[in-house]
Amino acid sequence: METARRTSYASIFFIFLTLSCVLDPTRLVQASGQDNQQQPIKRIVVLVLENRSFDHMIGWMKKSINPIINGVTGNECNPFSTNLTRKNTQQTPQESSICFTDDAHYVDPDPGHSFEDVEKQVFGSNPFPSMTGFVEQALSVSTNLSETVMKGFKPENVPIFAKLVQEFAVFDRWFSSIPGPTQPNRLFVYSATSHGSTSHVKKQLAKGYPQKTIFDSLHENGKDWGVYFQNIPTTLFYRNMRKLKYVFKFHQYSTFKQHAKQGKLPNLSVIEPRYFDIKGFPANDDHPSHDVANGQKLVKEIYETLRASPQWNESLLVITYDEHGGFFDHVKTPYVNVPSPDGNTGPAPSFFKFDRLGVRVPTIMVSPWIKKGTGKMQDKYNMSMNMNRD
Ligand SMILES: *[C@@H]1O[C@H](CO)[C@@H](O)[C@H](O)[C@H]1NC(C)=O
Ligand SMILES: *[C@@H]1O[C@H](CO)[C@@H](O)[C@H](O)[C@H]1NC(C)=O
Ligand SMILES: *[C@@H]1O[C@H](CO)[C@@H](O)[C@H](O)[C@H]1NC(C)=O
Ligand SMILES: *[C@@H]1O[C@H](CO)[C@@H](O)[C@H](O)[C@H]1NC(C)=O
Ligand SMILES: *[C@@H]1O[C@H](CO)[C@@H](O)[C@H](O)[C@H]1NC(C)=O
Ligand SMILES: CC(=O)N[C@H]1CO[C@H](CO)[C@@H](O)[C@@H]1O
Repeated sequence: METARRTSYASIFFIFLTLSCVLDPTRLVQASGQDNQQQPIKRIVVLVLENRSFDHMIGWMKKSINPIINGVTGNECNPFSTNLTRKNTQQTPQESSICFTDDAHYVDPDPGHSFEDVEKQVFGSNPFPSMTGFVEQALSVSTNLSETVMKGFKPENVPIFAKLVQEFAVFDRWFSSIPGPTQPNRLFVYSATSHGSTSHVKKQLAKGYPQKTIFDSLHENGKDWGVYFQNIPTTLFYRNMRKLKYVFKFHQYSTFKQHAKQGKLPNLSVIEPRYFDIKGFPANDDHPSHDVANGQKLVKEIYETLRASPQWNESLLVITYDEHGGFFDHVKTPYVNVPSPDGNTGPAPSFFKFDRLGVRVPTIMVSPWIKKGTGKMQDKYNMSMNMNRD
């Protein structure tokens, strides 16, 4: 955790570059001795969940799991109104604001996270990211929602993350790529750009986005990859992914378990969660109103599958989120020196230049080569499961 501080454009490209900052150097020395300076990780498994902020999922782990984490203390508050000229000086802060609490539960309805919503949440009425407008933006939708967005989970209510944070690496400066909704952020993950989109552009999604992806780069370089999906592979929103030559790279999720067991996982495995309910199989992508318990089950299952695989000792599991889903986060979003990926600009009226990042999202990396989290807590929460490392 102490080494895991990094701004990211949430691109999986980037992971190959950041590996060195979380891997255990003593183990790496052993490995390089054996293996001609090569780093030991030969396959990466990526799971991108939906629509939750860092503070909402992980923020409270600062208190009980690891004080180094840039999480919350409960003193993080947002005013009902960020309009300074309207501020009633008679009111105490408690009467005019909502502070962050640890009683998050099943979330319905879904908080706002369009480009415009996020702009209000991040800026409030300041000319710079102040993270003060979450309550005000939620209030413009409903009274209940303003409380919802200021809540995070107690670690025991997201027990799998609690355990992984304790044992492996959590990244507490990982921001979603653009301050906007799901699809443009998902596009960034495997191609480092949304090709100018800041919203869900149905026509373009149907046609497929034209940019080159990491899958194309891997293919060109003789590296293998696979997409393991539950109901639909959203990676098909890239036009290249529809090419005939890639048709056998798409598998049902159950095949992931087979491949892992047989030691046949490719260099990059992308696991697509279940984005919507089907009879008897609830959605497990963590998007509100979907129950986070289902997301936790999926993460546990992937972890256990990988750990039992003969390829475990060469693997890295990356669990991240596409965007923050409208939930509060206290870390100011970067807006200086953020390079545009390709010079494209967003649509009117903002003509967004892709020069500022979105809100912080949870990212956890898991591998036997990662140093154990520096947490002081000795299994305070009984996970009633065996999640040993090696
Ligand atoms: C992982 O284990 C396999 C089989 O036990 C072995 O051949 C391989 O060298 C190991 N890789 C690393 C990086 O230790
Ligand atoms: C990709 O996977 C192959 C087959 O398992 C392995 O030999 C190779 O080292 C991996 N490539 C990288 C860059 O890790
Ligand atoms: C702030 O409040 C004042 C007084 O009610 C109002 O005139 C003004 O338009 C408000 N400004 C914004 C940005 O909402
Ligand atoms: C808001 O919360 C109250 C009390 O929990 C509930 O009765 C009401 O239906 C909620 N309203 C909306 C719009 O969800
Ligand atoms: C913790 O879980 C184990 C099963 O994994 C159980 O035997 C034990 O009683 C539990 N301890 C507590 C304090 O709940
Ligand atoms: C998979 C899913 O439901 N993702 C949602 C995340 O948030 C956006 C914006 O509300 C929705 O459109 C997506 O459907």
